[in-house]
Amino acid sequence: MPFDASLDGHRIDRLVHVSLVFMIVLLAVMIGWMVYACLRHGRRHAATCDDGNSHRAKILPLGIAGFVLFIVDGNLLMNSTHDMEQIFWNFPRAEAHPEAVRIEVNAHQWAWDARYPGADGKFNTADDIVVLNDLRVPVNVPILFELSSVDVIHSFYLPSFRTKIDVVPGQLSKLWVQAQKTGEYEIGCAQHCGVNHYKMRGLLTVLPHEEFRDWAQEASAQSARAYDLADRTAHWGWDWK
Ligand SMILES: [Cu+2]
Repeated sequence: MPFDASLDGHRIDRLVHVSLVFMIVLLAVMIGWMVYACLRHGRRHAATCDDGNSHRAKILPLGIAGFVLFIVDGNLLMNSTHDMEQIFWNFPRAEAHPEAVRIEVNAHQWAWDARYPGADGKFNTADDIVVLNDLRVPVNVPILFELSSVDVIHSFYLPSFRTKIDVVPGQLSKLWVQAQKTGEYEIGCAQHCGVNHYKMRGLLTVLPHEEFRDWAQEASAQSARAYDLADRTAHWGWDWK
């Protein structure tokens, strides 16, 4: 898997790794069982016929399957439910951070438009930072996304943050992440969204705080210079929900 730059991506990796260990154990048990059967049932061992209708022939496989389901899938269910409730869908905790960064993303065939509120903290004003496929965020603070689409279903995918969310026309999707390593990380689209789907790539650059602040000031000033109140297509943002 790609490098994990996020605070909570290790939770996903842990579940993948634990499931992998379970699968290796199950594979070893099954191979051992087959080897045992091959060695035990030779010429000197008389074969017996079992039509599979006995009580034991039903209870044993059901019991084993139930046990495997309970341990392997139960572990996934318990841990993923906990992680979602406490971390990945815990938006109030992310929003409570005083420096949390809010970004609106508008997906379209085949690019990501993104809008930051600028210094006034309000969307759809002249100081908004508006970028295309080139998002920058500060390290070690929560980054909150609200996402929508103008045409088809896309999926905002951050492999180095172990997260993705479908972006659906006519509705808002929410996502939050926190980077703990600076660097450049890929944004992908994880829903096949048309002939140029493969080109729908963006870059999420995680910067130290001062660098992000300088970039935001410069980008906001540039956006303000290009701001045109009469250009309705440029004002695609919405009030933060
Ligand atoms: Cu797409």
